Amino acid sequence: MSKGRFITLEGIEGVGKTTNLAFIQQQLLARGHEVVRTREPGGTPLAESIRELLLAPRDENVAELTELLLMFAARAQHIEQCIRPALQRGAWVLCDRFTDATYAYQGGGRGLDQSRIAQLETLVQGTLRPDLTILLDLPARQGMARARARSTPDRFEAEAEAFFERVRECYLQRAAAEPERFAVIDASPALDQVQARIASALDSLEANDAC
Ligand code: Z5A
Repeated sequence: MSKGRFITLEGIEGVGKTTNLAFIQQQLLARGHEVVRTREPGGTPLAESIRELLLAPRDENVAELTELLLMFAARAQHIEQCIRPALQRGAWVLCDRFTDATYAYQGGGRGLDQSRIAQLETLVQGTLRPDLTILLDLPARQGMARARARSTPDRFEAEAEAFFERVRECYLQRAAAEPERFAVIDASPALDQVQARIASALDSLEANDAC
């Protein structure tokens, strides 16, 4: 049985994650892999219910720690019910956001202590980490403009530009610290150019597998 692989897609809002997921799925299928496409927060019925709680705009202030714990509660369910079983049977899991988003949004954006996030990461994931993380990078203003042209803002999307700049900065720092896991791709060019770069990141992952 071939080895399952875990690929995550990250970036601030509007960078084109959703747009590019279908392309990546197609690329992986064309290379003969079973693909499980999923997202966070979400990916199982219970985790999707937690997602609704997290994204809904509300009058009550959501405490930062509550938000963090809900992200990891959804993740624990997602890992046990979906991600681990898929990887164990040799599927390639393609996930729209994962724990790098928690470091970037709850850590970089909200200012929560990264060491608290690391504790929960170990508790919930054990040693599970993505094999490849594709970070689509765009200045906050450009990402926000793309997202707002498309739909009404949810609770996160209603944040200010400075929030998304902190999120972006945190993503870039994480990518610089783990260059072997991250492929940072400029998301500002036309879609076909972005996708050519994504395809070459997938080639590199497969080439490493073959070694
Ligand atoms: N969150 C968190 O705080 N902590 C966590 O641990 C996790 C998540 C896991 C929901 O995520 C929220 O959860 C998220 C962070 C938080 N909130 N925010 N912000 P989500 O991934 O579901 O939602 P999102 O980030 O808001 O995704 P999005 O707005 O749907 O963005 P996207 O998927 O990256 O963009 P898109 O829909 O593919 O593209 C946006 C538009 O740009 C669209 O009209 C495209 O046609 C267009 N586009 C895309 N690429 C191009 C190029 N290359 N050129 C021109 N136009 C383009």
